[in-house]
Amino acid sequence: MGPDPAPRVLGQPLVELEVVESTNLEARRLAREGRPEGTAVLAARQTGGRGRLGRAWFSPAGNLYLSVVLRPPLPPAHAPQLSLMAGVALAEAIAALAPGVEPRVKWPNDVWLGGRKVAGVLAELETAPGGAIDFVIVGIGVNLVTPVGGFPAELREIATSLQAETGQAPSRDAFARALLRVLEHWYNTLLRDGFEPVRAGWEPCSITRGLPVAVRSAGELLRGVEQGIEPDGALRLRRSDGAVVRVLAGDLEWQRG
Ligand code: BT5
Repeated sequence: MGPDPAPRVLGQPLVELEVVESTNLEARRLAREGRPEGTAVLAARQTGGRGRLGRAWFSPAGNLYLSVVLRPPLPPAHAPQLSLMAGVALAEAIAALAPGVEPRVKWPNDVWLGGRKVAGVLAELETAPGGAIDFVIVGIGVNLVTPVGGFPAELREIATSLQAETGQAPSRDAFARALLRVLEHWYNTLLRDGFEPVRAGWEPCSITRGLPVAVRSAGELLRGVEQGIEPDGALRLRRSDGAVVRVLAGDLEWQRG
């Protein structure tokens, strides 16, 4: 990341809480009150951490739970680009703070380390009465310190933390500060230059690049070889019959290792 002359906006103000149901819900509450872009909520733990589609996010003390209010001047159809942008920023922040690791992004919103999920992004959009974006809450969870044995049984095979991968983890505050900086850089890049630089940053980091994958999307199972992302953020799959299909949302699975 090069020097960024823009004034710092993300994390101004930063609301720090000991415990909260979900930083995304708290940030949404603040956004609905009219708080400005950049308002962020950082919690030490969550009692009802959320993933996509009503799933839960395991949120014990010691890890990072951060949500940022964005008010992007973008059409609502571009909202998926924000969660891909956050994934690129997250991978970059992890690489900067945990030297030696090679973070990978997994479409649409995960970051993986050493074959396991270390972080996730939950972007939630709210539109104004005319249909334009009112705000987007970008929520980020990063496992900093949880040992593999500290995850619930159903996550033990699939989750990891920076501490488990590298033997050490940055403090929550240091990670949050660095992440907000990198996130702001990528957000400004997206607004100024469009999605192309984000796409170019995302594709080489993709854990499934060139691999056969299956995507569950709106009740359908789509199979194909991952061929990167489209200019609008849709995942590009080449089916065995040669046809190229686009997927805008869904859950991606692939044969690991
Ligand atoms: C996500 O959902 O990966 C988005 C997670 C976003 C969490 C942040 S924390 C701050 C903010 N406030 C919130 O309430 N949420 C955001 P999804 O792709 O649906 O993945 C959820 C799945 O990941 C679960 O069903 C589990 O299989 C797995 N999982 C749950 N907790 C995990 C953890 N701590 N580490 C790794 N995997 C986890």
